[in-house]
Amino acid sequence: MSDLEKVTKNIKSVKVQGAKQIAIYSLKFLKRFCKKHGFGKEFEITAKKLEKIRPTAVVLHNCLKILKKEKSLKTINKLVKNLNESTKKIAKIGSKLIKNNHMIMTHCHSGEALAVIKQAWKEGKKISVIATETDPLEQGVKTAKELAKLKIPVTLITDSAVGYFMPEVNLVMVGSDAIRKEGIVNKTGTSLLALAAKENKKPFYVIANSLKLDRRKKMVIEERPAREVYLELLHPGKLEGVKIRNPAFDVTPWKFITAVVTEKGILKPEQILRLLK
Ligand code: RUB
Repeated sequence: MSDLEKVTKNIKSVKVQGAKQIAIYSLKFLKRFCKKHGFGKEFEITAKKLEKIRPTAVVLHNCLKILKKEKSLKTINKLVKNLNESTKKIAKIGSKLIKNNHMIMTHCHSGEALAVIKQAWKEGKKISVIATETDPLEQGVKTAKELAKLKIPVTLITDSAVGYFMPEVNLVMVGSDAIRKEGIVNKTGTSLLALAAKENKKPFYVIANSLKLDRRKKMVIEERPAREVYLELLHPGKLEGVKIRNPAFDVTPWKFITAVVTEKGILKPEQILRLLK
């Protein structure tokens, strides 16, 4: 298997996941690639291929736009460094929103949302986390494992139990694949968390670096294979006459969002919408 095939497989299968990690992993591959082949046509084709694997996430797209103007290894290094440093800043800024004894609900596996939660724990706040399983690929299990490893109290729940637990939580923190004028694009189910948070008057925070601002005209929501939804193991026999849909992301409208925590500060929806113009 070639390096590109391996990278493609790892991104497609969601082994490498989360908008920021996808971008960093792709950039590191592109660094190896351009060392051998330079920044010519072949580089452009390969970069495009990588971008198309998870087309909803905008970070890689934004990084490639910068790389197009500044074609150098130094720029690739700078982009990776900036992404990692932004997370550190975001963690410190966002942890101010978390108080002692807070219970935080999160969805899927967002490196940036987790950085905030981990920072609050590091600062000595007694917190606990409710992590949704996140159907169908269960990235929420990854979140729960990561927190448990640090001894942060974490409870894993099914996605359908969000309404049951929402009254108990103090705030919701999720990541984002793309920050758009229509709202926040994140893992399917995020909009339902937001709806439940609004109904229960709980703050709903999005944790995302500014390279997630998405000015692309068209919103592309990745549709993943049906086989991820339907597990034959539980339902033996062929499933006939049933259409299966598996969108990977949904859009949470701005009216449900309290604020977006970025490396530049905690921004209100109006401020983000201004930046997107
Ligand atoms: C991951 C997901 C994450 C965002 C942000 O979906 O929706 O919340 O990508 O992640 P998938 P991060 O598992 O399908 O990639 O904060 O790590 O950039």
